[in-house]
Amino acid sequence: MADLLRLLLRVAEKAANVARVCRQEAPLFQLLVQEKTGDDKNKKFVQDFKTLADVVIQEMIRHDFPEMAGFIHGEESNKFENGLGESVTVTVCSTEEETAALLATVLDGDHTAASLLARAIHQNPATIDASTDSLTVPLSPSELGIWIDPIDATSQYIEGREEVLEEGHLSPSGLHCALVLIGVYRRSTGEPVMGVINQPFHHKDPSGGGWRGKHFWGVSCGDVNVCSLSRPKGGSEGLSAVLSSSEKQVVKESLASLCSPEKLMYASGAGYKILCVIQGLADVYVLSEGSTFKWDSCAPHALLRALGGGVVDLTKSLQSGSGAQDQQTELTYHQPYTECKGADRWANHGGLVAYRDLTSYQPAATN
Ligand code: 2IP
Ligand code: CA
Ligand code: CA
Repeated sequence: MADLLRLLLRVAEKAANVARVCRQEAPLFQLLVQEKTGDDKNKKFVQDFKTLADVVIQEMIRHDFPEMAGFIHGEESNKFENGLGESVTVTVCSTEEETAALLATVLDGDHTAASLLARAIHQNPATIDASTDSLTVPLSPSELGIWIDPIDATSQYIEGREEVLEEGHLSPSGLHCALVLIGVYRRSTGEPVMGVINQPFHHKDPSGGGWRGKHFWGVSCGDVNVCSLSRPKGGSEGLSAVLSSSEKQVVKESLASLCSPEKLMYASGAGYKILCVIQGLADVYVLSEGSTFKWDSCAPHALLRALGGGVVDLTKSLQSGSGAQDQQTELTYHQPYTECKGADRWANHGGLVAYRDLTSYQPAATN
């Protein structure tokens, strides 16, 4: 299982490289930002780029862990169609040149773009986290499934505003909100057991070498609860919450009555908001609508569990009203809503509350 974690850290770093290369290399950047103009060709490039990052991750996991084939799900559908309406199945080939040739057919013969992407895919990533070496987890790949969001907060990724992050401070929007999310769940119960989050645009290299990323991971399985981040120290008075700026007015108002004004914050990206809770920048993330999906929450949920927190279904927990930690309301990842179609089968329909600590999720329980 430590092998699986190391692989996930590596493939997340590859996806992050693909994300960075699309912004750093002029021929790709042109294709990416022109998306804003609504040009169909460029809209298609953004779709292709996301699909590609997803395919790369899926393929590499499948290659190393064949027992997981059939249980590796991504946000994107793996079907590419090029400008001529031809359907192309993209695989990661054994050489960079072959991959480039295949990608060129997807990218309507744009060899420059294809070569740049192929290089990012075949380059060996830097991330090897030595702290995972001694980890043993009593799970085998045949018991597990995977959810991938190759890039969360796409709108922030495309807009590309650069922010200088301040330690211990929540920055509401910008490139740093874009995250690669890979979560692992147990097939039998749907509980999240492992998660990797890669933040491709964490800071700029001071010597001008471009963007540098940061990664986070967590494992939560039985007695094993390990996270690359330590449990943030509590201590600050009063509840703090992070919401989507598009949250319903009535929810904003009811939280405003629980949090002092400076502790009610807004941020982009479902993954980034849960990461804020993981990092202790907010106590809770509340979302009243079913606008997130299994691939958004699985990875960060595993990290929260490793720290003693969790993510519950908001509607269910309001219905149950139970004071104690109730496993029935925690989000699970193995069962689709069969009455829905397409992506909606995997939506977190009841909304959610991500919390690090039960006392903040249920302030009443502290009395
Ligand atoms: C989106 C993205 C959005 C988020 C939405 C996710 O994923 O994280 O930012 O909305 O819920 O599904 P908000 O920022 O209002 O929380 P993607 O970018 O992968 O489509
Ligand atoms: Ca996405
Ligand atoms: Ca997403």
